[in-house]
Amino acid sequence: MPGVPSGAQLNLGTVTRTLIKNLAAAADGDISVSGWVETVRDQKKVQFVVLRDESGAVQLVHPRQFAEDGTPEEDPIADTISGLSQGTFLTATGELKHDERVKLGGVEVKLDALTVSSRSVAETPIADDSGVDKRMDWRFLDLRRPEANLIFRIQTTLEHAWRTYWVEHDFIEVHTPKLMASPSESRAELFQVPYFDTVAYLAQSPQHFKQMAQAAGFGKIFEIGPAFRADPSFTSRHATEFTSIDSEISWIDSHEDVMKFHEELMVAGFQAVKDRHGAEIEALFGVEVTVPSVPFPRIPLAEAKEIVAKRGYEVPRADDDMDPEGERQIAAYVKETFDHEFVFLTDYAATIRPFYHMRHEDDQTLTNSYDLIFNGVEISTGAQREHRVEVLEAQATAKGLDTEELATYLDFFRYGVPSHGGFGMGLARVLMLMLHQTNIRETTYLFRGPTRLLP
Ligand code: AMO
Repeated sequence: MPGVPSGAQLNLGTVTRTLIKNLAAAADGDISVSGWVETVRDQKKVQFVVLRDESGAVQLVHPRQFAEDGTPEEDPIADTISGLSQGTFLTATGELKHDERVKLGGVEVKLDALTVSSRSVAETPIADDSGVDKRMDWRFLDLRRPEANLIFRIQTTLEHAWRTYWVEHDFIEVHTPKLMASPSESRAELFQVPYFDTVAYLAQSPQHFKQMAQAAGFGKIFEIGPAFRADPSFTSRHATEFTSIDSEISWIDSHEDVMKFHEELMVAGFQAVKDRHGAEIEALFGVEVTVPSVPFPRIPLAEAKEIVAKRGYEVPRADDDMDPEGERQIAAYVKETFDHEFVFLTDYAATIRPFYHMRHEDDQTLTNSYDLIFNGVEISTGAQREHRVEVLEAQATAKGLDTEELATYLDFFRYGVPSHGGFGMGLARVLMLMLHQTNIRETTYLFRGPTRLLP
């Protein structure tokens, strides 16, 4: 990340704490590390503690003290170690020693003192092989796994890279309200909340307000924020609350311009993740991050269905949409044919797209829209928007929507607005597919689903 030195020391508290990942590069001598106990090996002559912090793990050693006749001497450090439970947070000071024979990082700390910050209950409620739901119940413990920690460091890098891209290209960041008077996408999957003497809806996306920014003359905007969907299904890729990456740009000719910008943004994000975490991702997940080449393949939906049918899979949906197996099949085709992990499926039928998508000039049945598929799963929807208010109103009415309820949104288009388009993208889905995880729960800090409001 530009301007942020990796592992820069932040001196807080009275003891100068060294991050464990920096021990290998530190000189032998006095050192202090803080973290939680991962394992204790309480042997007769010597005790070992593996201590982990947010950056790595290190072995602490303590040779027990004996008198010349072999009887154990008073040894408060040994007593403390013998009573340590896994998960206890502590600060250890001692002497750092480089030793190639130490498997864990080639260093160890010979203890001078241990200060327990807070002890853990001895029985840990989850184990490495606990199921995902059980782990989600104890998410704060589950997040101590190095893989989980890495996921959220990758997320930080990804968002930072995207923000950098946006800022360098003159985008304005907006924070749109999540309490709304009208549904932002449709009446399906809509959360209602009591709101004084009326009802409010939780934003399903920032759609209305990112388009408002176009009428406000902001030109190019982005938002990273929560979106809510009252989706009762239990799939590996749906949540009732998720972080949505949204962007909207003025003065486009078609959805092609949105896709061009979208793929550049993806490249910037993936490049940053590969540069900063590529080696760790390979070590912990066995995944090599590929920075995608541009342009990403683009396939009109109708053609994609033909390709998938030729591969022997008939998409069963009557509504002209692609189903998850169809997405997997087209992704497999794209990987085999273009060696690419991404594909834009374009030109979706108007019947299955929202009223605000612009239709093809020469074919009203199709929209200037796309879905972005990554490793076989949809991560984003984008489109050119209909900005001509009469057409927009007609399209809303044709979809059976109440234009009274949409009055405020429609007003955005009555006082002049440039052509525009944009996309919404699920952050956790991008991470899930980048890291070959099988469930969005793994890449969401705290998952929310139909039966999960805790922790
Ligand atoms: P759409 O409804 O396709 O489009 O959502 C955009 C992207 O958001 C993510 N997503 C979800 N992630 C987790 N759980 C869910 N329940 C969920 N629902 C959606 C997906 C999806 O591709 N306003 C339009 C976008 C636009 O045109 O700008 C919209 O919301 O990754």
